[in-house]
Amino acid sequence: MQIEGDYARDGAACVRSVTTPEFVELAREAIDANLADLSPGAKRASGDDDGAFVEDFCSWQRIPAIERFARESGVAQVAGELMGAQTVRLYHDHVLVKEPGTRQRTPWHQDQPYYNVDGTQNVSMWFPVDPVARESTLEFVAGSHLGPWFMPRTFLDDQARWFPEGSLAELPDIDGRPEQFRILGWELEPGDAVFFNMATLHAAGGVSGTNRRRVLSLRFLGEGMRHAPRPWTTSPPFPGLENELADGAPLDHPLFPVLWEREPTTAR
Ligand SMILES: O=C(O)CCC(=O)C(=O)O
Repeated sequence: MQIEGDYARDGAACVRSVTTPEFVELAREAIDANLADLSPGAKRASGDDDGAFVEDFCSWQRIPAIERFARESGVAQVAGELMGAQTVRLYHDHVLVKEPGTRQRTPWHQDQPYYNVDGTQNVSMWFPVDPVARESTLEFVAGSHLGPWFMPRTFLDDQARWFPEGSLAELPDIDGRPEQFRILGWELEPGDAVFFNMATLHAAGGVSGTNRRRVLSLRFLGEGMRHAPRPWTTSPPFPGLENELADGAPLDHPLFPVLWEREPTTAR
């Protein structure tokens, strides 16, 4: 395993060979099982491309390969080290597949404004099971995890369904003025992953030719994160959670299982 980049400074880093080939195969099985059995929350996030950008979330309780990957592949420990956490919980899984011919770019956004969690001790892992070229990979604006939060919008038609219009800053024109931003991105092989903070601005290109881009993403929470119920439906939604977990409470709930805990150090 080898880390490229400075996670604390930039809010994103690449981890080469984060797990073994057996777990890459398990992740492929997990993605294929999820595609064959999409949840009611699954979305097609592409327009009228030849391909399709298919997303699904929160499937670990019904797709055993996702749960096994989360618990046994070793990636939760890497997440814990990157965020400096004592305890790592699974927030949710997210499968993101761009089928061959999908020209649709994933627009620049931060994830946390769509979510129901507050705090900075978090990390998302984006783990492709197909080789990903530099032009198709996930890109990050270095340092954007330090804020501010920008207005979350729907990917296809730019609607404000979460924070009300005017309540957060609008995204800067990153593609129009790339020289003003430090953009990070890594070509990836199966077994490599990128890890990024939930407030880091990120985007991805389409896929070319016959390339398929299947990704299993896991979202992790450190013990410093807190429940932040919203008056709107978050993405992903956690219906009814506001009745079980108080506003500001730690995410100590069976929906967010503990995946890794730091060994206590014994005092001499
Ligand atoms: O896979 C993509 O194209 C986008 C990924 C993304 O936005 C995410 O993992 O939060």
